[in-house]
Amino acid sequence: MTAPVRTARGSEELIRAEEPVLAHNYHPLPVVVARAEGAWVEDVEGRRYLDMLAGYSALNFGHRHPALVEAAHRQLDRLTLTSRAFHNDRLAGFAERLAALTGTDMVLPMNTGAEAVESGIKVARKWAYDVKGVPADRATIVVAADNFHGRTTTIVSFSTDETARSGFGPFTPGFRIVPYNDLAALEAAVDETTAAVLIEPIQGEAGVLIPDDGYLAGVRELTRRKGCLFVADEIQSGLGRTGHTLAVEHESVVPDVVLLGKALGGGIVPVSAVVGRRDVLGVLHPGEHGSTFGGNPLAAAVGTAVVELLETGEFQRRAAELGAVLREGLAALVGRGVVGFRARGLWAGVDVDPALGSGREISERLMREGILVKDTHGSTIRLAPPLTVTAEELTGALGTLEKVLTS
Ligand code: IF1
Repeated sequence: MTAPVRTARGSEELIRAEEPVLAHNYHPLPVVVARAEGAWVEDVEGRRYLDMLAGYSALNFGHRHPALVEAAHRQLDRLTLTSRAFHNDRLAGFAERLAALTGTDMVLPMNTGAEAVESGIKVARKWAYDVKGVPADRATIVVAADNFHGRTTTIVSFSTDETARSGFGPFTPGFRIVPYNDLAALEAAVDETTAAVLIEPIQGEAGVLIPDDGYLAGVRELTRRKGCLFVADEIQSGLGRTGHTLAVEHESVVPDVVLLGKALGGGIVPVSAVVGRRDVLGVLHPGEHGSTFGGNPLAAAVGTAVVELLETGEFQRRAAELGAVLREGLAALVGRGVVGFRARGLWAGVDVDPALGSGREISERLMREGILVKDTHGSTIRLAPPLTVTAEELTGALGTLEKVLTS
């Protein structure tokens, strides 16, 4: 008896098939993506959508950027993994190019953003004990309320989002939480036990919250004066998103340590890194930290190709120039369904009038019009297209947003 010909399952059938077998830690929009290129994705039935989420800024160079896919293909045919028990011929180049791009001395290659955050926390604590002289196990790290730095138990230990935190205790001690964008509160929280201040230059998940001009410079001055590290989490804000290589450049601020991820892997492989001064990252000695995949040759090859794209300045320029189109388009919608927005580069948090629906409902309406976005909290949606988006595509997306909000 010949096996029944299995017709390819459609979107609805695939969504149904996930339910019994896939953990329910997400509530995705009802769209099943099957292929993508540039700023466009296509679902199983062939419907096309403009991707205005870009993997939460992991797809800054669009889906399957040719130079990145080529680098991955070339490396796949040579070598993909050695572990760090041995050297590989891609890692030195990646570290050199990434350090040069970010103006730092040293690179600690990891894989996911959370691993970069965890590694940054460990390096800051070890620097506090070995260099600053904080008594053993007494180091504190100051973070901002409404932060998002990932999902590990240590990271959710200092989250102020009950949904991210509750049910996962007991929690890691040694963190102090102060309001974001409040230098006085930060001043009061930093003392002789403080290893670092860890903040996002712009708070992404909180709704693209942009601090007052001067806040980042104030954090830099305060941490330098008090002798602790300024650790900037640029995992979402970095690598071109805000019109700069790093978002902190908006205030010409140089942190001691920068955390990178998401777009560093070009939307192809997970690549993250902790980059910073040698006197900070130099506190790590053989055997004290590691990762099976950190710095693997495939990641290093793709990461190097990503750095090469950023060295041209083209994506930073596009984000800055098209950011003006985005901001003007959103400003025109204030009072017409939009009650407020924050935008820098090609990144915006848009507060929709709750009377028009929740962020989720607006996202679903936009999806039916061929635009993919994701809500953050309440009625705020986040816009973060690939930096390869064209002005026409962006203007079209804003027109669709206007249609959804005013119809
Ligand atoms: C998801 C949003 C959430 C991050 C910053 C570290 C990480 C992230 C500033 C951890 C990750 C992702 C996680 C992703 C959705 C997205 C996200 F803020 F971008 F919208 F969740 F809040 N620092 N942010 O934004 O990096 O370990 O995920 O590689 O679905 O959880 P990761």
